[in-house]
Amino acid sequence: MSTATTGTTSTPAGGGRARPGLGSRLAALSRVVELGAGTVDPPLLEEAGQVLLRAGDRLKLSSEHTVVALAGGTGSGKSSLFNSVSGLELSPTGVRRPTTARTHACVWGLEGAGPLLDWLQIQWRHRFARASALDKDDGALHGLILLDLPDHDSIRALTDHEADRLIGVADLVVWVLDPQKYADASTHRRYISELSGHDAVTVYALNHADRLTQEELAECVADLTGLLKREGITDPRVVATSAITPRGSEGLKAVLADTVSRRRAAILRLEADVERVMRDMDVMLPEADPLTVPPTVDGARRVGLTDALCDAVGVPAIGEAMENVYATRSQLWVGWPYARWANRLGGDPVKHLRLGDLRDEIRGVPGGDVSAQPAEVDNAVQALTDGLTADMHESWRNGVKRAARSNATRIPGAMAEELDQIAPRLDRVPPSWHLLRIWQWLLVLLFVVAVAWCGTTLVYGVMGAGTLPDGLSALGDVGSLPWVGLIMISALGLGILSAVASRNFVVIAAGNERERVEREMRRRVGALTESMVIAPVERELARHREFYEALRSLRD
Ligand SMILES: Nc1nc2c(ncn2[C@@H]2O[C@H](COP(=O)(O)OP(=O)(O)OP(=O)(O)O)[C@@H](O)[C@H]2O)c(=O)[nH]1
Ligand SMILES: [Mg+2]
Repeated sequence: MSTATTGTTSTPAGGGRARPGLGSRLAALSRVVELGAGTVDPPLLEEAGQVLLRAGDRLKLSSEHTVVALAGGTGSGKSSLFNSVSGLELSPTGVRRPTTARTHACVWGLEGAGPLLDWLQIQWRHRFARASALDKDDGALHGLILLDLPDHDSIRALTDHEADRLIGVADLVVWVLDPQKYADASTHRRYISELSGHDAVTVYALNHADRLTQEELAECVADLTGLLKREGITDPRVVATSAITPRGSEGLKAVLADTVSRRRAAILRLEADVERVMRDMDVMLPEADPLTVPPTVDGARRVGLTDALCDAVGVPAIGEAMENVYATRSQLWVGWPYARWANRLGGDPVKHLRLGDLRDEIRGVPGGDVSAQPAEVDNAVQALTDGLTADMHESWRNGVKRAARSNATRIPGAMAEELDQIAPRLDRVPPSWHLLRIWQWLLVLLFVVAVAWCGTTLVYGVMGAGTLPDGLSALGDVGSLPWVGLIMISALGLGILSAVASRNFVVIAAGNERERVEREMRRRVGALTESMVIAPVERELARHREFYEALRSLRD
C-alpha cells in the first residue's frame, strides 16, 4: 500500500493557471473549518469537515487502486454491466426489483486493496478478485475496484444509505441510465446537480443501447448530453453501453482503463469535493472584499471607546468635584490666617463641599445612582463594533459583536473596583506651602507685635500710665507711632498679597491634581477597555482575516 501523491500543484483540465496541490488546499480547508467554527453556518462546516475526513482516510489508503461505483436506478442494468465488465456472473441480475441489496465489489489486482475495501465497508462475501489469467485486458484494468451498488432508491438498501455513502466516497461514479427512464428519473434531480464540478470523476453510461437503432442512439446521446448540461454539468462524458451484447461494454471499459491507468481519480474526486465546498463557502463572502476589514482596532476607535466609557463612569464630574475639594482644603493651609479664622467661625468650608460624598462618589461610581451605566457601556461598545463591522458578512458581524459584549456585564463592576484604588491626594501639601505658611505666620506675628507696641505707646506715652523699665523705654516714645502704624499696615498688606498669590498657586495645584487623577482614571479605564473589549474584538477580527485568507488560498 502506498500513499497518494498529492503534488504541490495541479493544472485544471481546461488548462490555465496552476492551482495549489490537493495537499495545500486540504490544509487551507482545514484552517477554514477551524477558524469558522462557531461563526460560519454549521451545515457548511459539517460538509467541509466530512470532505476533510474522507480525504484523510482515502489518501492513507491504496493509491494503486481506483474505486469506480456503478450507480443508477433499479433495472438500469448496473449488475448486468458489472458482470459484463468483469466477464463473470458475479452479481445476480433479474426482473425482480430491486435485485441488488448489498454492494458487490470486483477487484483487479487484490494486493493492497483489503484496507480500502474495509473502509468502503464491502462485505467479505461480496468481494471478488478478478483473476488476471481470465482477462487479456487485465493489464489495462489493473487497480480497478468496480462496485455494483444497490439502487439508490431501494427501500432495502436505504436502511444504511449504502448507495448514497458509496457515491459519496467512490473515486469515479458511473451513472447507469436506462434510455427510457433517464429523462424523468430521480437520478438527475437528486444527484446530478450536486455533481456539477465533478465532471472529471463522473461518467454517464447510456445502457440498453442494443434496444436502439444507430440513429435513435445518437439522438438519445445528444439529448442526454443536453439535459446534463442544462443541469449544470459543463462537460458531461456520455458512453453508450449494452450489458447483454458481447462487446457492449467496450466503450465503458476503455474509459475505466484510462481512468485506472492515470491513478488520478482519487485526487480528482477529492479536488472536486473541495471545489464544491468552496463554492458553497462563497456565499459567505460579502460583496465588498472581506480583507478590507481592518484586522486590528485603530487608535482613534480605542480612544473613542475609552472616552465614552470615561463619560459613562463620570470621570470629568469626579475630576471637577475633586478639584474643588482640593482647592478648598488647600486654602486652609495657605490662605490668609485671618480669613481662615473668620471662616472657622462660620463652620468647616470643606464640609460644604461634601468631601465625604466625593470619596463615596469615587468609590461607588458604577453602583448606587448610576443604574443607567450598563446601557451607556453597551452603547459605547455597540458604536465601536458598528464602525468596524460595516463591511462584514452578517455571521462574522454578529461574532465580533458577541466578542465585544463578552465582558459587558463585568465592565461596570470592574471599573468600580479600579477607580476605588485611586487615592485622591487631597491632604498632600507641597513643601513650598510650608514656607508660605511660615511667612503668613511671621506676618501675623509682626502684626501682633506692632499692635502690642502701638498699645504700649498709647498707654505709657500718650496716656502717661506709668514708667516703662529702662530697656523698654522706646515703647513709650510717641514719635515711633507712625512707624509702628506703617509696620502694621505693611504686615496686613503683605498678608493680603501673599494670600492672593497663594490662592493662585492653589488653583494651579488643584488643576494639576485634577489632571493627575483624571489621567489615572483614564489610564485604568483604558486598560480595562483594552482587556475586556478591544482584545476579544481583535481576536475575532484576526480570526475573520485568517478565515478569508485561508478561503482565498483555497480558491487561488
Ligand atoms: N436489452 C438489455 N437489457 C439489459 C441491459 N442491461 C440490463 N438489462 C436487463 O435489465 C434487467 C435489470 O438488470 P440489472 O442488471 O439487474 O439491473 P440493476 O440496475 O442491477 O437493478 P437493481 O439491482 O435492482 O438496482 C435485467 O433483466 C437485465 O437483463 C442492456 O444493456 N440491454
Ligand atoms: Mg443490481
